[in-house]
Amino acid sequence: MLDTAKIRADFPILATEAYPGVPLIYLDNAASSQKPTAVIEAMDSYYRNHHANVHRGIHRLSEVATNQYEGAREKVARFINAPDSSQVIWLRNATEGFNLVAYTWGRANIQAGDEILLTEMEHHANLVPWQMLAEEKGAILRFIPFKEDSTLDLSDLPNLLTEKTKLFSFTAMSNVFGTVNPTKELVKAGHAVGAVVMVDAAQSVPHMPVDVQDLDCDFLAFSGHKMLGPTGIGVLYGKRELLESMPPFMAGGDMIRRVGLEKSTWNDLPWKFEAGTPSIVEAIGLGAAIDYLTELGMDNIHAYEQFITNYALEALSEVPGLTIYGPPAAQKGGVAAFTIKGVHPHDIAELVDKDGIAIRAGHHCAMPLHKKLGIAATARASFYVHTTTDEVDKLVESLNRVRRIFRL
Ligand code: 7TS
Repeated sequence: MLDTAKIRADFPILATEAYPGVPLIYLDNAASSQKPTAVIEAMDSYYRNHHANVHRGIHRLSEVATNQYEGAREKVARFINAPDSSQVIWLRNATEGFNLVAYTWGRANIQAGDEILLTEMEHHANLVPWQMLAEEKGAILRFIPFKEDSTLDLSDLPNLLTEKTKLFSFTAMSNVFGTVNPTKELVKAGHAVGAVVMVDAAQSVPHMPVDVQDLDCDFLAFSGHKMLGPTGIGVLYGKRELLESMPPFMAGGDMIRRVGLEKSTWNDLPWKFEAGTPSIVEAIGLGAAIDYLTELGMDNIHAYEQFITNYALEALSEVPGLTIYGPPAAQKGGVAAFTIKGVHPHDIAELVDKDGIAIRAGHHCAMPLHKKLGIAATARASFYVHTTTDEVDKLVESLNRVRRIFRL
């Protein structure tokens, strides 16, 4: 079990108040996580002592900055067990990962009539880039539906995933249901028909051990800000042959080998995909976040989140009129999306906020999922390493207050 009291002391923001006399209870970790002192200090120290542009200068500061920046890439590679750090491409966020693959691999490989397979529970980041690609190329989008229990309906998979499928991209964990999908099996099924398989790991890498070699996925994307790191840094992992075969995404400095007035050649991996001055301090901050998560242990984090999610699902189910969306705790990550009959989710979020509780309300960038459920929005509480049972109890108390206000 994680020592939440000790962990909480590492997060300065958790000691603050949402309103005077009202302590902050932060339950919006799926949208973005808070930052421990170790991350804040790594970034502060870098700016105070070491900043220079990377890969350019031969002066000492530039060398130190480059070592820290590339050292963070090594940490990411070890964290997801990438065969080599040159397969870890720095981007701004997970969203950029899908766009990069859609623009480069997609535009070079997808043709009219080809099929792209997604699921009905995708975040817009893993939907809209493929819609744009399909429209441009005349390709066809297909979707694995989800069942009433919020897990994927794989019964029709042999008809959905065929030789026509050139790309199969799906989330390892739904940001609304919390459903943890059978990623390894799905990658294998994709490869069996010759498809390239991409995994949306925005909600899995922060919360459970992820091993890209074990999964055998072709591409995998995630964001630093959901895993205790800063905003402005994300990662695309890719298999070497694929990354090497792809044209660059953005063009400019750093991504070139030689530039002539008429023509240029490209740098080696990973820099071929990293045009311009990168997010240096953000990469270093993410490296510090990975150190912090590794120290806690990703297995321990996953086990703790299952405990707290199970506790939350039981506690929430006691609130009259409350419906929880998603599978049981054993099949899901630390997310609880819910509605209360007779109260709009935005009203729920606004009222619990007065008790200092930060939750999200809306479609959570998964409009098609909500449309299928026949609702416009849900309220969502999402947990992390510092969430306590006491905080969950306070959420339940606050929701009962909401019911009283609405005279339910
Ligand atoms: N994929 C999933 C599964 C996500 O949950 C998110 C962000 C993204 C991709 C995109 O991440 P970004 O860092 O590039 O924006 N999800 C959420 C959320 O659930 N609430 O706010 C952002």
